[in-house]
Amino acid sequence: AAPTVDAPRTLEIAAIPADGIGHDVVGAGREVVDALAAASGGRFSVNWTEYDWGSDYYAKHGVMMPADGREQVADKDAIFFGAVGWPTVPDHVSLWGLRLALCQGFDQWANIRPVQFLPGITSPLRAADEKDLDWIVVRENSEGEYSGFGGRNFAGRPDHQEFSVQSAVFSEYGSERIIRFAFELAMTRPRRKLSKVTKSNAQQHGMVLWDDVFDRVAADYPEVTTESVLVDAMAAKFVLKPGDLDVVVASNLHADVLSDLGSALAGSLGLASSANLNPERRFPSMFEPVHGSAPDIAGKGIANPLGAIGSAALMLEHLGLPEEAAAIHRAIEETTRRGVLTPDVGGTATTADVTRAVIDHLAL
Ligand code: GGG
Repeated sequence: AAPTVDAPRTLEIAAIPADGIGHDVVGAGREVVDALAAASGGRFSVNWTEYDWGSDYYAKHGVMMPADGREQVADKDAIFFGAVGWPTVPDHVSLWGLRLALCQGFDQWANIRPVQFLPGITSPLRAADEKDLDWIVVRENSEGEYSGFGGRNFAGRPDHQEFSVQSAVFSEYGSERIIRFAFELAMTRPRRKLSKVTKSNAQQHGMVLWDDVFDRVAADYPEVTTESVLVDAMAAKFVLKPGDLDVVVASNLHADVLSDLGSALAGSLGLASSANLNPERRFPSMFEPVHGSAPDIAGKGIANPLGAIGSAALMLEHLGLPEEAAAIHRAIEETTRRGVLTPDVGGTATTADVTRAVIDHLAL
């Protein structure tokens, strides 16, 4: 549980916009948090430190962040991140050099990706399912298919016999902690339902261990209704039986894909928020929109800031400010209900218009 803030407190936050629209949306999130701090009657304030790490930094220094980058932000209360990826840097270099270096280096093993269906936003699922939808995808964020083990051999052989190995690591420890986290989360929600995503019919080592751990942990939570769904069937279920879902726990790769599908089904990837948590609080956690850097719209002022603003709310909740987080969520709903929407969700508003509307609807 997050500690409750009793005394006025200054939050020390590292802001890392990184690439492309990361700059627009981190700026938007900061404006909303600053407006909330100003309205909080001194309950909290924020001291932002901005870092220029990312693909531009790479162009100058040959690395995405300095060698002591993690040390520079290790004592912050949280990291507010934008997006990584730019056409001038190979995607695996930018991702591993910054976002994954922070997530894995700070053992942010639980990636929480709520999928919220907001009023005023047309969703491909709304006509198909009358019920209010509210899913949370819980992503294993430290190992699995993104553990980074592997290599390439015979590079450049003229007979094209090069090969590569990319190993997925599923440890009992890593699987148990994320599965237990997902059960605990399911216990806090009215439906108490947890869907486990697997592919153990084909991946007969790692995913069978994942399934075994799930079954063992499930015995500790008899109040939670569970199901086990193959990842391909789960993709279909997201579309065809959306009312069946509540909390979904999946491996690093599976949850990465499914959470993008979920947010697209909610209307746009631009709406999706996320928290990369180090639940033990030994290291800072990191909050970021799910979307990438979107080079096609970078600098045009039309990026949807709601994913980042929602991530700022998750950050405040994590830092012991649940009322402030709820105020942001309500302001987001009021903004979309009134039709202040960026082009990705069918509107004509700019990033600045949406940010202003959220700030105007903040009420503590
Ligand atoms: N703000 C999220 C972001 O920048 N994502 C870029 C990306 O490619 N992420 C891959 C991943 O989530 O593992």
